[in-house]
Amino acid sequence: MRSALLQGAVASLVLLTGCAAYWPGNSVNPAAARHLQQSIQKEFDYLVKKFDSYDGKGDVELCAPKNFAVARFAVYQAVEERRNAGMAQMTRFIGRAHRMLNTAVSQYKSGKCVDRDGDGLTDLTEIRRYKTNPASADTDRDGLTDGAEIRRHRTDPLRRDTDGDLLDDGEEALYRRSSPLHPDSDGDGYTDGIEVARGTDPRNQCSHPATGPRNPGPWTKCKSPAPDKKAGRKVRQPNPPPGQKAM
Ligand SMILES: [Ca+2]
Ligand SMILES: [Ca+2]
Ligand SMILES: [Ca+2]
Ligand SMILES: [Ca+2]
Repeated sequence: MRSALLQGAVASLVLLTGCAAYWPGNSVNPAAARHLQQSIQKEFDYLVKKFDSYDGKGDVELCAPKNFAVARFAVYQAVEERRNAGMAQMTRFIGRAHRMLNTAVSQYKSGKCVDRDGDGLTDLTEIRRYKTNPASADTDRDGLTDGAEIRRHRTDPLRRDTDGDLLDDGEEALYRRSSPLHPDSDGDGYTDGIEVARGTDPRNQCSHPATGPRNPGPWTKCKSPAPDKKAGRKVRQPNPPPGQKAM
């Protein structure tokens, strides 16, 4: 809701358009011109105060950078015209700054903020909440976008290997189909990274290395097929992720 001051100033600005004959320097009505000038000055002060309040927080600018930049430029133009006593131009710039600032604030309040890298998280959310890079869709470069990590996989968008099993989140979620949140997806006591390195299946408790470091039990029992107790059953490996050699 606009203040009475603002409403009065806007009314004065409207008058200004149709009352050019009363402007300072014109002898027709200097008192009316002074009144309009004071109203414009008040409106200018209100605009600067309003702009500074949003500029200091930064959230509106992060949400709607283009509209906020136009508003900022219009404020600068109004400041320049004030210095040059160009009241008519100043009025136009004040109006433009208000419009663009209001548009930016509306975007912010409705949550329709910019998502520069298209990862499903707005720049504002990335910077303020998740500390991810708003200019990079995959901040930790693990093959999963920041948005997919947050909303689908529940993994850490700032860590390539959330569960610490030596397999990146993207390799687990998209390629191995093992859990990027559990270091031992099948519960057989061998971490997913060790199983992949040894050529056994990290999703099958009947397939695991015959030797090597094993996590303390209890382990998930093998049900089917029967485990190969001698050597650890080898499983057919899927095609390797891009950039990796087949084992
Ligand atoms: Ca983003
Ligand atoms: Ca990622
Ligand atoms: Ca992992
Ligand atoms: Ca895992």
